[in-house]
Amino acid sequence: MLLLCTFLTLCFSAVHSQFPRVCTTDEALRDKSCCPAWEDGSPCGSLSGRGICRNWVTNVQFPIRFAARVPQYDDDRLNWPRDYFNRTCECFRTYGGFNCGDCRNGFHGEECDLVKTVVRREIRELSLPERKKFFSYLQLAKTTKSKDFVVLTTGDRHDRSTYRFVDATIYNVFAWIHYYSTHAIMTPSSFDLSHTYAHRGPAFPGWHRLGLLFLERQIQLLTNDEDFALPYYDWRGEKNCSICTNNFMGKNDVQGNLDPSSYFASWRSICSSFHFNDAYCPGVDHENEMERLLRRPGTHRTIKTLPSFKDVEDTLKWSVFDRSPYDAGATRSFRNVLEGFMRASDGTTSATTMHNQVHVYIGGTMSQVPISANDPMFVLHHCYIDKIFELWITKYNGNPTSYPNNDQPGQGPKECCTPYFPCFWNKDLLRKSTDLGYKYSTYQGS
Ligand code: KOJ
Ligand code: ZN
Repeated sequence: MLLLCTFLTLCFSAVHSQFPRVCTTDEALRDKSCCPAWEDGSPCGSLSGRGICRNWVTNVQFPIRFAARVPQYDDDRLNWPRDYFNRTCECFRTYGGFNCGDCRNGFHGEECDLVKTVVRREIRELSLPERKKFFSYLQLAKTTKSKDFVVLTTGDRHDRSTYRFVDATIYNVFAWIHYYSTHAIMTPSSFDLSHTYAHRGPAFPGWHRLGLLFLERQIQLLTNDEDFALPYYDWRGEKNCSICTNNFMGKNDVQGNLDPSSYFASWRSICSSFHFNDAYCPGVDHENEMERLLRRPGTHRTIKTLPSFKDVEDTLKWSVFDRSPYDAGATRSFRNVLEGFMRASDGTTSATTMHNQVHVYIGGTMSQVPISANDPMFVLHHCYIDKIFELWITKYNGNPTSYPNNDQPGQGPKECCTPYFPCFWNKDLLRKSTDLGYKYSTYQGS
């Protein structure tokens, strides 16, 4: 019974992400310990029974995978979060967060005893005041420094003395998380661009689910609005991007620049120098010099349409969550069709479909993997991808046991989803969204 409780409390913790500011002091990094004191002064609120400081090294066998198989890998994100911390908080019952000071997803209140389920709606289902509120919340998240989190930037990734933790705004922490998980995997002499921690494998849907939960929770805390839910963009069968207007996400000129009077015209991408494989997010301190968002919907040379109603229906016909080799070449795999590497109708023909098709169709910032999350279109698009994931879970009674063993770095069922904090096992994201405190409206199309 005790074991089961330990397991449940670990896997349902509220999502917080790297790196908790209080865990990036010289002392915390030297001790590899991230067990901050809660209000009662005790680490992880242990005196109040909220959680305990847990020693990963003695309690958990880290999976033997990638780095062990291919010993030349020297990447700080492998075996997450072991390169940084081997002591972290484990929160009991409905408590959550890096210091057990928050509640796990789906609970709120001082004592985390109030249940809640927020409803994510299609952006066109929101009333005008609701939509304006959403845009003002995003603007606030884009401009408010995160008090709880900092992001990692480096000079030379091979030289740990060049690693620095710096301030970022709440939205930029979100964009950084995606950047960090998709950056090339490092060896002492080269970079492996064929693997990422967030894509091309079974972790893809759950990884993005956690990212959205992170942003949603941060906005709830920032605005004191516990009912806030991210909206989605149901793009099925759209002749063009109908929300790419100034009333919604903004229109663009032929160069891809957003219209000056649209909501996100002033936004700049962080980590836009993504092509420097040997550094993390150089220039993060100089956001004012970074490029603005770019969008060119419908102008790609070959991808001229958004996925159809039938594409989504066909995607949901694949009953097996994922299949060997668990990468972009997997056939008859729901995950790989949803991610968009195989045609939905046959599951075996390589093509740019579904999730990938929408990224490429929107173009500009959205079509460049490491920086795509800088465009809030990413949020609306991934919420709809998550809704399709949820429809699959409901249809096939998907649960953590549907998540396969596999060899993709960081994507094993019992590996921590990189770089979230505290640890969420990849397989534990494959469960009903109501277990995580949210659900989707039943929008049938415009
Ligand atoms: C951006 C992404 C992604 C895929 C593409 C296109 O973030 O996952 O662009 O392939
Ligand atoms: Zn992604």
